[in-house]
Amino acid sequence: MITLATDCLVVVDLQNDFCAGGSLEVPDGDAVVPVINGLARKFANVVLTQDWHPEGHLSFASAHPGRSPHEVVDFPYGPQTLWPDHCVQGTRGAAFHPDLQIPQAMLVVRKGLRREIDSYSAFFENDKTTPTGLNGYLRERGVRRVFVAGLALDFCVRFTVEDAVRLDYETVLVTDACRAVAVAGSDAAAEKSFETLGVVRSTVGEVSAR
Ligand code: VGL
Ligand code: ZN
Repeated sequence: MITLATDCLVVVDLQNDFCAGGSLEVPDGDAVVPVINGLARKFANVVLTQDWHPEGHLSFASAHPGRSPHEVVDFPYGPQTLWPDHCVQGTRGAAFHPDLQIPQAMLVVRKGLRREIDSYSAFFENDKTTPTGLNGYLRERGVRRVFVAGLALDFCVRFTVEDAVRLDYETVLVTDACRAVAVAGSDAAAEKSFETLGVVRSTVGEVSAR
């Protein structure tokens, strides 16, 4: 059973650039939009994340002469995958998918705003120490369990789930409301991490029964 006061749905990065025709297209990404619209109706607490980079963000391969998307480079905080330019602040690609309909969403967490640090997780930037503020927000609102859905399963959804577990939220991954981008075995790595952490998985259909 969903407990309206203490459960929260976190919808990760349902933005045009991650959907069909976008610059960082996640295969079949659009398919989760109607699924998540329906899922969100079951919740009183819904938070959206929005990848929101300045032009020339250092996660863009274009900011590194001679480098290509999907190459991994060393950043001060560790290995960082490079991406095509995507979700540039204020562009159409950064906007939410036009069919996403969650008018009751109470908070939009924007991430990846600092040029030199990428941010996959809804909770922390990729340096693992700079908080987005979401943890404080959820704690103050009395949320104890988070359901995570969206794009991409093997990057922003994965890191959000890992941090939620680490921060001691009961964490449920809504499997059929996610899609993976799958670069260099990232989907298998994500699965392994979910296994290791013992992440609870659920389908959308099963959610109201929990
Ligand atoms: C994402 C790569 C770069 C994601 C965001 O939403 O999973 N992936 N920026
Ligand atoms: Zn990004």
